Amino acid sequence: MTHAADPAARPTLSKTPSPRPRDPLRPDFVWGASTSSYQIEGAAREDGRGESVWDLFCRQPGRIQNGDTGDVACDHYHRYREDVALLRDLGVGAYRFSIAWPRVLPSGRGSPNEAGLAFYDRLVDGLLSAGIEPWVCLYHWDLPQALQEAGGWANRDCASWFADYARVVASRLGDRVKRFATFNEPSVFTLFGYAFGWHPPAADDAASHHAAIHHVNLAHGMAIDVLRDYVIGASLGAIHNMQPARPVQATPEDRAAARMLDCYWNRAFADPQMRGAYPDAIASRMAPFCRDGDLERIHRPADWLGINHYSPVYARADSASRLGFAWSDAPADAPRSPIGWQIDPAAFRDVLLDACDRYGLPIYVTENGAGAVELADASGAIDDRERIAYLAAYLEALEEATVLGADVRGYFVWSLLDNFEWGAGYANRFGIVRVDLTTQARTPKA
Ligand code: GCO
Repeated sequence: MTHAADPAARPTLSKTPSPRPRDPLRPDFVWGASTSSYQIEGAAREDGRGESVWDLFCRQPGRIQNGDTGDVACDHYHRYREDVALLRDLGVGAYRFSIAWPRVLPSGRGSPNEAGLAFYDRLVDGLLSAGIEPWVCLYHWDLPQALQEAGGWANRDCASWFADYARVVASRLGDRVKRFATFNEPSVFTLFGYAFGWHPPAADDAASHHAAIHHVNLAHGMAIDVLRDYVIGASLGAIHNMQPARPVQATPEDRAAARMLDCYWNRAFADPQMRGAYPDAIASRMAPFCRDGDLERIHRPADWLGINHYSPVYARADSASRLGFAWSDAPADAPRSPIGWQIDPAAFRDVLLDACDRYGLPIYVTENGAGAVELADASGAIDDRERIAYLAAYLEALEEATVLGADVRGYFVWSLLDNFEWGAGYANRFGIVRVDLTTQARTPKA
């Protein structure tokens, strides 16, 4: 994030490193791996699962590379025992996954689907018996299509539908699951879905976009209250993509564009959720959707902040853009991962320090990893040295942030398995375990 920490907010952390402790990470540091429902489960029409917006989006020609879909994905719905064993062999203490709303409530509301809930029961029980703590994210983009047809996030009622869904999940799993996140990366699915057309519903209008931002924030606050009510000992957070928003050129116009990207990418959700106010630069755009008391309903006490981070994001000026910026690639000379994402561990360190300063909550890195276009050799083995180098560099940056005072308490690698990488389909592989999509064989990578 490029904003200056609000001086009144928190004592700025000292930037001079204290003497390096033997191991800067806390003894109770949480090591984990992450996945999400639509990206790994498959079984898209099995046991009563309803359609999600992504099932429909994947069927629209040209939306997904190679015409890939999540119909089968990693077949995790049937192979979850094998995947829990992979986590156990990996030696992690935690596993972050998401619940598919349309598997639990096929039409998004109304009576729960027992078979859907029973799957998550089995998964949670399997994790617990393997000594792995389940971390549940309620929403990783797979909105029930029936709710999209009722207006989706542009409809204020969607916040209540989400709170009801949270109640169904909390009632069923809350005796065994204590760690809950409400949303994964709300800035990504609202910006890509309501401005850039890269995600469903592929809209491009200001009213729906800003309404969706506000209603997702409302849904977050309402779900926090539900989870507090239904889960004894709940430890609650939200998962945000936080990445420095940089000007692609050092011009006043591009700097202004970067500040607007920073608002929409890093702060449109984290600020109201954890500081009780929208960023000034977009407050007037949000005002038409805010009702009295809304910000208090959004700003509910959380226990931790989940940060997903990969690389900086870039903006350039674009007078035709209603947002005040255009999305841009990193400068050509920036070091890149195999799929072209910039590698900049120092940016990760600074994001952790800034977020700690600005929001003052314990941080868990809930996603970090490297994508690659990987072809296995005859044995299925993958010697993913570039990913190893990326993870080592980013973990070193995490340690440096910790030494400088950032309260980072865990790290979840993205991802346990090669999986459906949204618009890129299965072309980009993020797994530390290879999945052969023909045989569904799992092969741990180097
Ligand atoms: C995200 C999502 C993941 C992606 C991963 C790689 O951060 O975009 O949470 O679903 O697969 O980040 O792009």
